[in-house]
Amino acid sequence: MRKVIFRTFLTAACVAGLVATAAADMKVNLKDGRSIDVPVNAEEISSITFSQSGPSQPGPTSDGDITWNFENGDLRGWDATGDAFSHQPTYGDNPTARHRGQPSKHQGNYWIGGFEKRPTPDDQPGAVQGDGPQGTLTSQPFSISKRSISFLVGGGCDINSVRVEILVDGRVVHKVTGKCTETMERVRFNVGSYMGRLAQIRLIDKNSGGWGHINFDDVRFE
Ligand SMILES: [Ca+2]
Ligand SMILES: [Ca+2]
Repeated sequence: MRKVIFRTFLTAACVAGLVATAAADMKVNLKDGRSIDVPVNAEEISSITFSQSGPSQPGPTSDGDITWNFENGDLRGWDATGDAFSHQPTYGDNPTARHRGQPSKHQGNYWIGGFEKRPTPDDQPGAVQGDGPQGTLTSQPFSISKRSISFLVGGGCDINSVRVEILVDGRVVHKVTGKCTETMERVRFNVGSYMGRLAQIRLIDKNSGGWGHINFDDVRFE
């Protein structure tokens, strides 16, 4: 089984808290209900390293380093180039707010709406940035630990200029575009043959013409 090592350095505040409670052994509580007492001398600790067997768990929520559903209203864990994603994520069903007749069908409150420009609930409902801006939005690398990756995609339908890509070790292994409707649909890709490899998801917008944008939300690992 692949072994994932990650290291957490204690902040000064955490060290202070540990010192204050380290009169007895440190107790580690396991999911199966067992507890393990670990003898420690708090005064000798400079950092604590966790070693965890098994796959990492990049989840469908925004609890980790990368937001997969944008529900914090920001792009944490994603790197943007250009200006196509400068006002993202967008809030609410903005296409319906502008009477587009194509509901976004996003998850939660926030999503990537390449045509939209309503980054917060306080911004004008229905405001748009249009198709002009171009750019990319690329997730930080994550380890593939599930057999499939799925997400919502919508927007333009020219895969040569607007699309979502799954990269493994920097190489595109899957790509998909929308259907020239703002309404998103879930698409699913089998990545079972890449278990343990480093992946990224990348949104591409290199189109300033009609339907020159991509919609995206709610990445799930199953
Ligand atoms: Ca969302
Ligand atoms: Ca564009």
